[in-house]
Amino acid sequence: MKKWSTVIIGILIFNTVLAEDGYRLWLRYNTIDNVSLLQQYRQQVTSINCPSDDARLVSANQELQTGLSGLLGKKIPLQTAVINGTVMLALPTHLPFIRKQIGDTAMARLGDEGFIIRTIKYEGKNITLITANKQAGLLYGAFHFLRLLQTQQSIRQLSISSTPKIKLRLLNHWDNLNRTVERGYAGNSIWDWQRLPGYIDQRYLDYARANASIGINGTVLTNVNANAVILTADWLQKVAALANAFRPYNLKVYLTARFSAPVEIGNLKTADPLDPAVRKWWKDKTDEIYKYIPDFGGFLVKANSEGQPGPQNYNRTHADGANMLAEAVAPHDGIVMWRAFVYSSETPEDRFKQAYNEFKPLDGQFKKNVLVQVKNGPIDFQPREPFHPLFGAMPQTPLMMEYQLTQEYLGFATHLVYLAPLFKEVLNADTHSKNENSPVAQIVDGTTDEHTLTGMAGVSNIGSDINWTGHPFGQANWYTLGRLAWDNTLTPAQIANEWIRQTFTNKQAFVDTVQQLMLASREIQVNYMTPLGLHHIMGYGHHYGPAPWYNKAPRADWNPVYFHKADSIGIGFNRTATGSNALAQYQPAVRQQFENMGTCPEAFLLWFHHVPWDYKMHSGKTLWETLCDKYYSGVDSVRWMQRSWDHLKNYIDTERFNQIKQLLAIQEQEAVWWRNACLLYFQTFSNKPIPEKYEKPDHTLAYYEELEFPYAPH
Ligand code: BDP
Repeated sequence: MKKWSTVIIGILIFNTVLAEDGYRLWLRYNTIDNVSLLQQYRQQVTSINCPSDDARLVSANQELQTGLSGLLGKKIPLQTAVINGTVMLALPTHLPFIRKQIGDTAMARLGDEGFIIRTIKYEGKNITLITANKQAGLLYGAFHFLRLLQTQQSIRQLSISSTPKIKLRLLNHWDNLNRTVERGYAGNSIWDWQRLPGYIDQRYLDYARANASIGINGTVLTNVNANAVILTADWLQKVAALANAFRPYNLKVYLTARFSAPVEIGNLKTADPLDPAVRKWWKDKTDEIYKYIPDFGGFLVKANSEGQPGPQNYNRTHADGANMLAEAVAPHDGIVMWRAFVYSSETPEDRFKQAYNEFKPLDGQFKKNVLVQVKNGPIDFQPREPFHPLFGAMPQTPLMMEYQLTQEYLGFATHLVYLAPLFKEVLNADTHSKNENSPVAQIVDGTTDEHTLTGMAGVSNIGSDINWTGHPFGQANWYTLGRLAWDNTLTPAQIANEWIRQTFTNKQAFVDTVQQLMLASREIQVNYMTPLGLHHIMGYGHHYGPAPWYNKAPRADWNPVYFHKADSIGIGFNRTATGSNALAQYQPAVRQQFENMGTCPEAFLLWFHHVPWDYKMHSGKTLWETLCDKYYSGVDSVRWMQRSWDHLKNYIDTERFNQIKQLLAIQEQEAVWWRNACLLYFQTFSNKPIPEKYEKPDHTLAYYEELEFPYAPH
């Protein structure tokens, strides 16, 4: 009796002393609050046996000690003796019995980063074996084992084998050297360049831990709108210090390369990629980088896009530029990620089509260590985009997926939007490029065109805010990137479920409600921002709030009116053969579905068609009525999210409960703003009433048009 109360008090104390400020992300390791499960786990997990002949094993071992001791509410020691309940980490090179136990084929399947977790008998003892071919696999296996306990799953008879589907699983930081973050809404850059290389902030280690826990194995430290200074010796020493801090977590660093660096920091007259002096400069620079960082990952390049310099300045192609850098990094096993996000202000062509037009002809011309990095959709990270037509169109080139975690167009760090449904929608889309079933997922993971160099990146939403991502639910999007890049067959529900359990609580009622809310959140946002295929109708420059009327940008394709094309007849961008014919960039099966108004999914209708206001939708209602319904239902659903959240007060800490409650209230106001501003504006073209049953907009269109936000984050 006495013993039990001590345990319970111990648990209470342990759980309450730590402030729930969100800093610990999904690695909280609070003591399991289910008493019978805790008892079981305590029998099944008694000690850790782990070699320490590699930095990654030291990390795995430390994490297991911290994690298991926290979860089990008692110290779980590292010891060499194997007893019942030992969690043993070992490679076949450490313990030859493993290869026999697991079998050659099963081991081969793991590659360099996969792992196996198995309950086995070893020297007559019941143990959990975590094994892999390489140290990285053991590290990932250790985190997976912790996840099983954190999500309160049975660990009685484990037989798990897991291998990443994608090789390069990366964050892209759009962080500037002055610590501002382009499109960052969670504070400053976490890279404290001023105090590097001397000062290693604990944050760097926790950042690396978090990434390792979800399988992220690379990070591009700097903005794609690059600064050449990062490539100078002083700064490379700072980068090396970060690389050293990350290495024990199997996290490689990459940098963005400013194409004009040979001119800016190298005193050359040109950056022409075919000029021998330029090529030599990059080669020498790369060799220098590898002196500081022997396992440097490589370069990410934004060239000839939105004012960035590139090979086209010298009448060379993207392939010429990429291959020059590829040659420089190749001797060091480095790679080049060359972005396909290009569109030119001089080209009158539909912006949708420009990346495809420029890159498709270059298929087959890139060196083996180049990936072309393609945004998920053809325009720019909108709440909903059709899949980018380059997917499936460049079979000879590995195409890397670029998602955006930072919510530039999705309500900044204010709106609760879980992005897994968006990411999966794109992955599941069938490109029809090879046969009936060539979904984007299989283009990106290399299955369709047999590529082994594969990648997936997320533009980071991380900053110096105590909870890393500003919105507590932004963490879920970082989490999703890692989990999906590791295993693109996971569903949004599975990912949400495990994230909620680790981040908040395992209490079923909470998990169920929050999971439902997360899964619905993206469609809700589409409804109150850009329903039925509307896109790019946000405020100019900062991208905050609605501005469908905006028409003063220095270039046409930055104006919302360019994208929605509302007029007295209807609304939407005709991208069929009678319009820009962007649809011709898709395979016939995709094109046919989209080009017919009747078969085009209504969610994409205005992406591809200029649709009359009176057009009858599948429901029998007109387009205008449906547009009104969507905007109103979006707002109603945010109110539903608020009510659902309010019911959860007693399940979690007040800190995060209150934060999210406040953020949802702002989200509701902003949803109303989007709805009213968009409907009032589009109504000037449709000349039709907002149905009587709906609450009336509380401001005039003029009021919304006059709002200005000079200090909104950029
Ligand atoms: C857009 C952003 C801009 C980025 C650009 C890019 O508005 O800040 O530089 O994408 O991806 O979404 O290069």
